[in-house]
Amino acid sequence: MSTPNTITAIATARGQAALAIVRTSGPAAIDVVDRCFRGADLAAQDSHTAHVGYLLDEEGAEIDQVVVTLFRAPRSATGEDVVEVSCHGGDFAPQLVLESLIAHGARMAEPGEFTQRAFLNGKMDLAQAEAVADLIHASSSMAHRVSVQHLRGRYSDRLDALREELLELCAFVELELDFAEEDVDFADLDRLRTLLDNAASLLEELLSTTQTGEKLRDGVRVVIGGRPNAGKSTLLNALVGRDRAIVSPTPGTTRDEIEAEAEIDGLRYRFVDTAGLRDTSDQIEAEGVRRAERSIQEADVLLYVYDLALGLDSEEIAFLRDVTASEPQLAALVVGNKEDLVDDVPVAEIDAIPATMLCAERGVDDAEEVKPLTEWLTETVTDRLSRSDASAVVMNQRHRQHLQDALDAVRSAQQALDAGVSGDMLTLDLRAALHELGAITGEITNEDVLDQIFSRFCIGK
Ligand SMILES: Nc1nc2c(ncn2[C@@H]2O[C@H](COP(=O)(O)OP(=O)(O)OP(=O)(O)O)[C@@H](O)[C@H]2O)c(=O)[nH]1
Ligand SMILES: [Mg+2]
Repeated sequence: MSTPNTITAIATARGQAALAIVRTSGPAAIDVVDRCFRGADLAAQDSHTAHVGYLLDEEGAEIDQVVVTLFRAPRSATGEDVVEVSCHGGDFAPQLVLESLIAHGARMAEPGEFTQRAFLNGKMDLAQAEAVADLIHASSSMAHRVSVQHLRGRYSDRLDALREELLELCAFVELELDFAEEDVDFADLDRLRTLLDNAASLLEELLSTTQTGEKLRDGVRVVIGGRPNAGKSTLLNALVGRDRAIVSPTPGTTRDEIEAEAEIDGLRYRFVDTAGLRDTSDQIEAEGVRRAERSIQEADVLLYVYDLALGLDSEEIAFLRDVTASEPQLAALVVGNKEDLVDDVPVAEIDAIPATMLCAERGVDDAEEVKPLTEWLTETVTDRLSRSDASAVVMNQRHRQHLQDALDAVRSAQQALDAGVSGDMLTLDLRAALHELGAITGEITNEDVLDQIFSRFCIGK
């Protein structure tokens, strides 16, 4: 009775819930469910119909009252016959339904196997299938938005446009240009150059979004720096809304970097609290200071905290000027802290670096206190992120590599053209670029790659 090609899995999250869905897909899906369902005769039912009844275990005892929904091939998520059993949620019913379906001939699905079948049956391309995984793993609403866009195929559309461009180029080189005739027409060469330039800039555009993609996936790195005792650890705790770092009146409290994640306005952040910057004879602290300086250089955002009562000293001002000049990716904000201790002291203005003041201590209990700061963060970060069109942000490491290889191939074609090589050589480069693009959407791919991609999925997807 076993039908190895018919797979089943619980599609919903474990735990307490009103409902859960157990999904079965494959040539025998309807048969398998029919064998353990008391209600309508499923084999005789139309596609896209729902039926109330009882799901039975191997002994024929009732497990749960369920609703069974039929989707006949090819009009289903996987392109095969699919049956969804909606039962009650919780720890038992879905598990027992699953066990019964397996006892009646289905096999437990591998991770991502439903999506893999959808891909193999042409229901979605590979980039879209990967977007399903990204969506499940999305850790912020912005990352979620990008994955949804990819799922709808906007990104694949961009890739298709690029492929067309390259195909046109290939056709032009192979069919219209007569390289054999030694002197190719000037106008033709010009057109070739323009087409190549277009392809290169489309690829560059997509690649330029990979950094954005990484930020969306992994979080924007915000380093909190400043002199010892300025209130950096207090600010970290205020920003992440919990008591993450030790705060004490002793300067030099923080030594190791302390990281904490938080989502603010739909963006994911990795806040890093650092050792206070000062010259010190304490070796451990000195190492902390070195690490702090390095972290600041590598950050996306620097929140430079100082004590308003003490002001910024000349060394700090020089440091801020240096680091903002030498790290163009770094967005810096000067944060005058301990506002409660001063009257009417303006926040330091250094060149064009924006500044704000607050009382971090109050911020620990009252999110309103850090609001101007978080608003600045959201504005600054979304401004940078939105420079790239969200529908085509490349979040995926695998895609990035293929895009880079495609760009290298196009560049090599540009050089070949300048060096006056033959049309055959040009075609080789162009074909290589096309191959890379095909690997992203799955037109050209191998089983290992597929296995690797789908193993990232959870079972039931
Ligand atoms: N009055 C006042 N005190 C604050 C404020 N923020 C922090 N403090 C105090 O300043 C002292 C130092 O705070 P921390 O957050 O540990 O300072 P830090 O910059 O992390 O110091 P190091 O880890 O030593 O570099 C603590 O006693 C805090 O309670 C504030 O807004 N107002
Ligand atoms: Mg500290």
